[in-house]
Amino acid sequence: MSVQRERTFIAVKPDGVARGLVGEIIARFEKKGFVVVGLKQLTPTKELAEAHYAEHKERPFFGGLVSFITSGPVVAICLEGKGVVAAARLMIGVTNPLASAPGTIRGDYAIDVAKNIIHGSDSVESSTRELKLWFADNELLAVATPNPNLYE
Ligand code: 3AN
Repeated sequence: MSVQRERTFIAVKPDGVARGLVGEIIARFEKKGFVVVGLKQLTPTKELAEAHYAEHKERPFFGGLVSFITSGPVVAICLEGKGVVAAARLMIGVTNPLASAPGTIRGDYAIDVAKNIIHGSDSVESSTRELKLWFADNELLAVATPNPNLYE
């Protein structure tokens, strides 16, 4: 698969949706040049939330995290583009919004670690796993046309 077809999973969490930040967040990724190849809104089931956050199962905040992410609508997004997994993480900022640089999504719009408005896959392996959990194959564009003005 071409490097321009790397994909990542992004979720605008219930706090981001409730605060009306969906359009702003998608706009940032689109302006960067990444292509939205999957997009839907859903309130995740407990099963989906627990599978998504399985690596945090033993952490003290796991229960709260699962109840938070299932508390309301989430906007699930699949983005495509060269280096999108790492680039989206840079654009999102670090886990603690207060430590995230201004200019990042969490740095500009969030304060609390438990309400940090957005999730982005932390590796290509995670993105593959997460995209399988959140999207059926036919919900993702099979072929997206990269903007020729963006790539060498
Ligand atoms: P990130 O989303 O930055 O990759 P992870 O994977 O370490 O962060 O944690 C997943 C999610 O768990 C975070 N986005 C945050 O919502 C929540 N979380 C992480 N650490 C804490 C904590 N100490 N207290 C409450 N929630 C936390």
